[in-house]
Amino acid sequence: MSEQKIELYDGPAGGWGALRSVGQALLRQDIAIKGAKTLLSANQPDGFDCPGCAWPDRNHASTFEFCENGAKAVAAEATARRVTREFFAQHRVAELALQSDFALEDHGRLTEPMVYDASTDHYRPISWDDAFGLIARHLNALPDPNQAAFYTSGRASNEAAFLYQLFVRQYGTNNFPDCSNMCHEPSGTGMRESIGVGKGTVTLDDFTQADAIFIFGQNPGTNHPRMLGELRQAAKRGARIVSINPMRERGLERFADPQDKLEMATLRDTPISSHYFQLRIGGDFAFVKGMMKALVEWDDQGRPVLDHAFIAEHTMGFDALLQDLRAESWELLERESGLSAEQIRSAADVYAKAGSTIACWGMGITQHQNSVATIQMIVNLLLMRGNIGRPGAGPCPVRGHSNVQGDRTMGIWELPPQSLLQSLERVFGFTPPQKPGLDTVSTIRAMLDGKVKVFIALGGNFAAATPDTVQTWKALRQCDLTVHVTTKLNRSHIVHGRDALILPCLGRTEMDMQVGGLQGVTVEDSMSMVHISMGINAPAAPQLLSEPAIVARMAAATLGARSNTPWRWLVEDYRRIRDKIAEVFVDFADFNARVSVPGGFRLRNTASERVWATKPGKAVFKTHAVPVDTPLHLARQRKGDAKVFALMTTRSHDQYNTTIYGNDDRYRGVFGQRRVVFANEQDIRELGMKAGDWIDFVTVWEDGDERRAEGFKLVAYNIPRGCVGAYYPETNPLVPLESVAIDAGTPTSKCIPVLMLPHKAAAC
Ligand SMILES: Nc1nc2c(c(=O)[nH]1)N[C@H]1C(S)=C(S)[C@@H](COP(=O)(O)OP(=O)(O)OC[C@H]3O[C@@H](n4cnc5c(=O)[nH]c(N)nc54)[C@H](O)[C@@H]3O)O[C@H]1N2
Ligand SMILES: Nc1nc2c(c(=O)[nH]1)N[C@H]1C(S)=C(S)[C@@H](COP(=O)(O)OP(=O)(O)OC[C@H]3O[C@@H](n4cnc5c(=O)[nH]c(N)nc54)[C@H](O)[C@@H]3O)O[C@H]1N2
Ligand SMILES: [Mo]
Repeated sequence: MSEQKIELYDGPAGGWGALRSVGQALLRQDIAIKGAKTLLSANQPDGFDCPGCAWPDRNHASTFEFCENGAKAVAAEATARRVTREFFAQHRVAELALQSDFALEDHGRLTEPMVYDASTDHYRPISWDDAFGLIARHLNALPDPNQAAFYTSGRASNEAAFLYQLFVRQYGTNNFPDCSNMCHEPSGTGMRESIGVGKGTVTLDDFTQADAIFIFGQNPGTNHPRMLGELRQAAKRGARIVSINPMRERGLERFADPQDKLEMATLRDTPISSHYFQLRIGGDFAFVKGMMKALVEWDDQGRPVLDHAFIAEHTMGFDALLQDLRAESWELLERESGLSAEQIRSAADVYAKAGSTIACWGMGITQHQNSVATIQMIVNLLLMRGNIGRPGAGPCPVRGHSNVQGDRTMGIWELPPQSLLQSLERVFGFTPPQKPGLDTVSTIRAMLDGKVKVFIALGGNFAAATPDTVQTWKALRQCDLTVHVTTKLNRSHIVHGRDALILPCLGRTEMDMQVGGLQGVTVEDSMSMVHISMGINAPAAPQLLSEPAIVARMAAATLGARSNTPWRWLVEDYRRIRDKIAEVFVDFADFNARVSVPGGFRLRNTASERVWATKPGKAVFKTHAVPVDTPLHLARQRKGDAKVFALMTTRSHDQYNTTIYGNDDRYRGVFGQRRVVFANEQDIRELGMKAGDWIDFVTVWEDGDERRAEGFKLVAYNIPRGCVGAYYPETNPLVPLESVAIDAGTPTSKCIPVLMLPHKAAAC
């Protein structure tokens, strides 16, 4: 572990620092030569899909694409460390509860199924059959299947996810909370209404043809490092790259490609952003609306910046938007974005001069109360210049988990479309439940109300990833049974129901041997490319089962004679599962043949063909008023502008969501620690404090619950006044359960109204 320090980082993203960091990650996990071989198999046609992010890779073949954080994700899974039955015999759960998230996962890979024993407060071994028997008894004892909820994290393969939703719907519920509910849910909702598909329309090739790339609320240097390769190439050929982000992020500024020998040898790097707009947290709506207003002003003055032919042929709702934009006040847009009309116009000018434009966005856009409306503003902006459905242009929500998009395609959705339910009925001969299911936040509420009693999770770390930690933990502890299909020990195994199971599974990097031979699984990346993933390492332990096998055996045990699906037969050879997927989804016709081609295939995306699958059959311009009544506005009205800060909860460079790899955040200059808060220097002074002082956060929320997170060190940072940033999951106790995105239910983790008070304890 590094020594604690705060030190300005003035190198580029990537470069030698990235290579060094990979070496350290391998060493930390006690991986020697094996790690190197494992790394070289990531994203190869006969290797596994990188379990890191959902950014696509060129042709899923050719050269190994170096990615520091992908390497860390692989190393974390391929670790030589093991959590055995002896480990659990040595540690009571109460004792494990005192360990950090980092320490819990750092114990290594889980090795056999374990069941919680309340009489001793230990987990003890259980056979797979007994584990499935326990699940079946609990599920079958519930008077209503809607009293169970089935979570999915986005690493689950298409095959596992397909079987899981089939099992759960045969069992009788649509309760599918998933990580997407906390992530890109608003992107799906917003784009479906506007352009008829909930996915991005661009491919990697579009990145080679774009004249401008706008990046809203995303930190690719850390979270999608391979995206920097595309941005670097685009920057080199003169494309404009415009970053819109309250924080100065190093990866958006400069990048040295570890794969470029010359850049590495000469310590050179490539500037990434040509423009950087540091707006206020939550200011994107006003910023984009301002850009559109500028375009309309210019068009009215005779500067031809709108694609009138496209608008007339392909869209509706433009007149209403025009009127709204003409009437909009610059003063309001300036105040809410935190930028001047001049700055907003200069962004609009870059856009107006670009032939083809891509708009990317991440969590800085989706985790707000008005994220659906903001996304629709971004889509409006693209539509105004015909920037959807032609080369080098389109919306690009950059997904998180490597198969989160595929899981939704496979039916992990609490609001299933009728077409899916009808197909399931046709292919599997049962009547699926019609009642809409629960998403992540409503599952927590239902647990608190005693309406959900059994919680089963296919991957993820529900206890640490979800908002309002105190409430969520109470909710989980009230459950009759909690089950986690998982690779590593985490908080969700410690914060458990009365009965609890840990079911360890194979990871992506491992060979999956079934009766029918070695199996591959499939995943869909952020650009709708579907390809196969084959593990290459020996399983971490002989007892591990694959995720599809666990789901199938859980289904067979629970449903028994009620189901005529041949569960065991399906998992003998995953091609059988894929044949069923092909029967259910038209877009997967001939699935096995198409996915056997190196690189796989791309799913159809109607909007990218300018076919609009919306209700009116056109792309729809949406009009929304500038939000002025968000929880942040209300809190400031109550407590005064100066006192209330907008807190964004974000990722460090050394974590994968709730999995903490280490305590450094290299590009932001933080070493050996995580309990820091990035704040504007002047704000720190006006609080009567100085950098290095400690504060406590208290959420400004009027429901009687006190939400606190204590002990964060102030770091002076290049961030607008009134805005602060700190890491998740430490800050999740501050996010109120009720604070969610309108029409999407996503916790508003990027905009929490907080007070910063001097830390109570004398010393930290
Ligand atoms: N190494 C690594 N890779 C990952 C992950 C990981 O944890 N580690 N997580 C994966 C997952 S599940 C996801 S969803 C993605 C997440 O990837 P990102 O979408 O990059 O998520 P965050 O790290 O939360 O960073 C959000 C960015 O938004 C900015 N921001 C915050 N508030 C606002 C705002 O109001 N407006 C604007 N314009 N910007 C804002 C922040 O400064 C930050 O740069 O990454 C995936 N990849
Ligand atoms: N405050 C705040 N909260 C947030 C966010 C934020 O920005 N701020 N981001 C949100 C976002 S975008 C997301 S996606 C969620 C993430 O929520 P989750 O997806 O629930 O969380 P992860 O941390 O990705 O899950 C890590 C765990 O997954 C398990 N795991 C890893 N690989 C595998 C595998 O191959 N199979 C199985 N079965 N298990 C595996 C390991 O046990 C590991 O501990 O968090 C959300 N929460
Ligand atoms: Mo995510």
